[in-house]
Amino acid sequence: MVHHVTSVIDGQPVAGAPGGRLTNVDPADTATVVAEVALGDAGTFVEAARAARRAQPAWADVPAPVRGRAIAHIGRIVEANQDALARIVTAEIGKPHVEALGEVREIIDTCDFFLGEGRRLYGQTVPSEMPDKSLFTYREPVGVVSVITAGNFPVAVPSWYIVPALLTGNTVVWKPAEYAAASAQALAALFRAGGLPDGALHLVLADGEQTFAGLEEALEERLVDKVGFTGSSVVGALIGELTGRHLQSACLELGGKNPMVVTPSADLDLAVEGAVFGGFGTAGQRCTSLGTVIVHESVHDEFLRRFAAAVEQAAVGDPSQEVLFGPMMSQKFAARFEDYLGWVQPHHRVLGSGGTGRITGDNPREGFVGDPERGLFYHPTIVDGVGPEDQIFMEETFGPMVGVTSYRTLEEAVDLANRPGYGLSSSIYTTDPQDVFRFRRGIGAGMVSVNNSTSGAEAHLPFGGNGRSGNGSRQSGMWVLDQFTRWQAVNWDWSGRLQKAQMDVADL
Ligand code: UN1
Repeated sequence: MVHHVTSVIDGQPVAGAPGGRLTNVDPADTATVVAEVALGDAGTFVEAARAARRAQPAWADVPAPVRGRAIAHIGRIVEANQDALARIVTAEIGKPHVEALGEVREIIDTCDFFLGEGRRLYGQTVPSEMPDKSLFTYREPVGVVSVITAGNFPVAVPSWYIVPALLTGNTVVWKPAEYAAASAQALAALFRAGGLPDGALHLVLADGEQTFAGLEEALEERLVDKVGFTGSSVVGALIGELTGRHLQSACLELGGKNPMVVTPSADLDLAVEGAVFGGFGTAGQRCTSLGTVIVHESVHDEFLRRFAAAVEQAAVGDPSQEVLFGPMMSQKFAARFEDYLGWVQPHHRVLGSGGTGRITGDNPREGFVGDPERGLFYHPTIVDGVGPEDQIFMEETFGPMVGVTSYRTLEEAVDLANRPGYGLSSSIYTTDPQDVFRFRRGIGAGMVSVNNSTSGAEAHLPFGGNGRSGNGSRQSGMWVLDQFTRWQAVNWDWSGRLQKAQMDVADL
């Protein structure tokens, strides 16, 4: 089935394709068309922002517990449609079905968390320095939130922004990745089916250039109050600059070069499992994917032997089957990954029987499921001997490639782990509690896993990074409320006279 995707403003599909047309194919079978996408342009974005601005006051007037009920309803509707939604995700970006179902689960978990927040959204009462005076704080919606998201988690990650933004009384303009447009359209339709008013959520399909132009215009017209962005560090910096120029802020969720430290006391088989899932799950296309394993020199050879053997045995291929990973998401990501493969140096040791690069009939992989010629399938690659002088140690490669290096002291391991300057996720495998605390304190990452993989964060802990991974903002759980609300301070003097702060302070 071919999905016909358009922007949707005020519940109405936008006619025409001012930004051109796009065809999304199944990356596991590039002869199959999944979606025909009509793109909007900068004007479409601005129009959606105007519609969101118009609708916002009425949505904010809906009592928060009632907004919470809408979120509850959305969660149940997504749950009832989880298999269908996961199938669209698998067809459009090649994510294995079980992972796609897991991603849909994250939406349901997010709704479950925030439906209760509708009955909390606590403010505070604060003591005054003066008698007969009461101080309060209220959380106020920021207004219009523009959500701009990547396609590797085409439904879960957008929901991390959209659900709390709506719950707190904002309206949303969502610009998903064009290469995941059908997944986005399906999710937006489920949100609408949950009973949102038409003005609460608008969908804009547009390319990066038109989105930027539209966002700039919308910011100039003061139509956007907050941007939630998940994507590359380079684009994130541009978004941060643009919003900053207009005295608005962005919640930036960017790349990662996520390290995993394996200490001498680690359970090596457990560490190998974590490395296989973290490095090669989702074909390495998570922002939390494992970048480099930093393994103690005393266990380096044994770890590497077991890691290579486990990767060797893993099934790769058709994402509707039980595979470790499927194809790269799109031709663009495949091409970019091939560039990264070009960074492997002659002095590195590359492990893997079929070699590196694209899997084809001439370059087969044992355990491949399906027909390699039909899709964008890549060999899993392990590169041993990487270090800070190598680009593949310093940069996110966003594909099925994991670097390995060794260390002598934990200080050295922490230093290596911090070297790339990202700071999203990290992990340590050890049975020594001292290692855990020393690592946790030294690592610059927003998320630390102990004896678990770098990827796979639960949906109610703060999610986010530091350094090149973001501007320190956090998504998920109650922490995200600070992104989509602003505190209003109220002071109410019921003394019947003018009491001046700092000047009329009561003494004992
Ligand atoms: C991302 O790749 O942008 O922690 C998010 C994880 C997932 C989310 C990844 N729950 O790996």
